[in-house]
Amino acid sequence: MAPFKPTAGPGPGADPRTALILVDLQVDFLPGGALAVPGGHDVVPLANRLAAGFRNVVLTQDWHPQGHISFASTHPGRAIYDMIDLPYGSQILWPDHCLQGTPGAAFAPGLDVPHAQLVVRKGHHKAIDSYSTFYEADRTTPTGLAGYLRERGIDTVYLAGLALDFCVSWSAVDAARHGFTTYVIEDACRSIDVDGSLAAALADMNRVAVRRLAAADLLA
Ligand code: VGL
Ligand code: ZN
Repeated sequence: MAPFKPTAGPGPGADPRTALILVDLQVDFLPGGALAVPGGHDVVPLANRLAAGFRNVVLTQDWHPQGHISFASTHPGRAIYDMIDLPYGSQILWPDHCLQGTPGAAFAPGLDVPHAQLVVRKGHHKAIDSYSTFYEADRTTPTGLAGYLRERGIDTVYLAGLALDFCVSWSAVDAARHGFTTYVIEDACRSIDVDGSLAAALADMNRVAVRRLAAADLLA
């Protein structure tokens, strides 16, 4: 096997205890997709460049069954972006998106990370949403990612992707809470920003000491 050669020099990604987690870089979150994140396509080339400098890369995929609890279409009389109360707390209602096995759930065209080692699919339980790639929205059902990272001796994670104010920030907060040293690469993310969600996400990440940096800090 060819030796690992980080393209960005011996940066933090070369450390075997570090992983890059690229969140939900999927067709439905790009402009034109079912739940488009403004500018979502801009982060794909940056994600590729960042990933080239990481020995360990994990990809996540939002992966919902039909009739998922987070879809407005599942709740007659409700509209997209309405909030509803569910047994695990309040839930924003979304357009149908990232249906399992559909083109909208596929990875973004141009995403080029052949050395990614794990794909975590989340949101596959019909009655529970899952923004975080560590814990589902009931805050108790694990995805298994924390165990995977620990078993591999990884203690530091860098996150980028879509959307900063939902799946990236919830994942970052859970990673920090679980004792991982956690960085969010801010300019390699884009936000949905509905009802103050971005400000809330930044506050949540600050509270648990998620560190924020720019892609240039890693690519320089
Ligand atoms: C996401 C809303 C619903 C995300 C996923 O990837 O941020 N947002 N499902
Ligand atoms: Zn979703």
